Amino acid sequence: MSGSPHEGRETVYWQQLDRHHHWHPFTDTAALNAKGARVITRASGVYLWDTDGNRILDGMSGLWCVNLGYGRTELIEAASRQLAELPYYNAFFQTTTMPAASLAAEIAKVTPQGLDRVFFANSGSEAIDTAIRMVRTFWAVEGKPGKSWIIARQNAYHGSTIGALSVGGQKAQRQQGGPLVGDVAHVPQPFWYGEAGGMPAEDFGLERARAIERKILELGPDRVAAVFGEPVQGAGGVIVPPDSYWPEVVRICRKYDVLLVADEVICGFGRTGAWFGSETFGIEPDLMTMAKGLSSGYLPISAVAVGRRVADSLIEKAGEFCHGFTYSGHPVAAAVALKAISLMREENLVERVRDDIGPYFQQSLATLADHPLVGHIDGIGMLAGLSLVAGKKPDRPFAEPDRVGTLCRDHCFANGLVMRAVGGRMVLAPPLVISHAEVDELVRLARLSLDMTARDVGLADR
Ligand code: PXG
Repeated sequence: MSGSPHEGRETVYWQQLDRHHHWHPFTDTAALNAKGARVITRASGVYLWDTDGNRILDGMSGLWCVNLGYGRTELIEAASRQLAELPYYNAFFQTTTMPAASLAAEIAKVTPQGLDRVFFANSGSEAIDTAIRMVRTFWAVEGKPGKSWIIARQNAYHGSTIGALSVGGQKAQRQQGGPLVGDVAHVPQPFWYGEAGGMPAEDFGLERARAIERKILELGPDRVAAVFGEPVQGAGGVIVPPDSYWPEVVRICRKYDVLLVADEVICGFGRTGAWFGSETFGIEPDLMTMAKGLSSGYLPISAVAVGRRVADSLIEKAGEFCHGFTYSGHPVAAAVALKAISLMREENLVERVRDDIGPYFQQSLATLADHPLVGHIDGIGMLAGLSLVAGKKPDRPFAEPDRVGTLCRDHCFANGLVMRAVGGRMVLAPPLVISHAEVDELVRLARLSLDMTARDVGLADR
């Protein structure tokens, strides 16, 4: 960019600044500093560029969020108009703003029937913390303060604030910075390929749903506030549950009068081929958390959509709900989110994922199933996870899945593709606007990187 203070600086300059001062999230900083971070400078459509001029196909939509792709002038203009008009005002002082009120109404329209009260926050983690406080406060005002336990799944990722971390079920994270929030229990996830041991998928789905029922009975239904779960566990490795799972979880929650919170941070806004993953999987949530795709990642904003039972009770009986954030309903973020939703409508993106690019993406990825490293591919809409295996028929996992996943991820990056590794699973979540030709390129680069990984681990000739 001409006249920019960045002009003429070499990659190493930025890496040096970063190394000395920038502490990266979810990163082994010592290891990163030893090699230096890749410096991303600009992006357009589904592509990123770095300071060395490399073009990279973003198979992860940033971090599962840039659903509309990069460089959307409509979003940029919505932000800039709102910045000029009213860059900030809060919703605490008996005041509101037009973007916040409009966005709340718009979210009420696109979410399933009944979820028509919307509380704003800035990140998925804050939305989860908000939902924790809401469900526990709901039971307290209903005269059942003992209903405080939350049940979630092992390997679930719900965020990094202490509340969200406590509901999450990933071991390595839970080991840092405790003690965690109490009264949270975890049950096994519905990961058919990895954990069913040959049980048919439908039976396994029911069995894993009934693990929730067993936990409710063990704790006592009068002590359980809510079940929290993502329709498809994203950061856990794209764990697509069998069709039988969620309807059975819904039945169980209703039977024992336990609230159901759908964490739609990744699955929301078209990712699974419906506005929300809850619709794809037959979930009838009492509350829904959302973030990421809400603003297509252009600005930080999240929300909790709350159904009538919980909202009416809290609003009518709890008095002041002592919770909120300086930037709850930030007008600029809300203006961008409003525009993102209207673009999704204008471009029929939900239908596109359901009927066109989603099936094309899944069929194209399925061509990788013959690769010696690829065990099983799970996917729905624009979400996919593939397991890397050391041998096939029967499939054998690697003894060091993380090492092989990292090798594959690094080959992808070097070849111009962002494909993430979650242990021994490779995950993809490209922008919903990706073209057929770009999907072809993604699959070609993935195969090339898998071939290089296979060579590294001595599987090339199989
Ligand atoms: N719920 C879900 C389902 C998420 O995926 C959060 C909550 C928390 O959102 P915030 O905005 O607080 O980050 C998330 C976030 C990864 C990765 O490595 C995934 C997330 C965040 C960071 C890394 O896949 N998801």
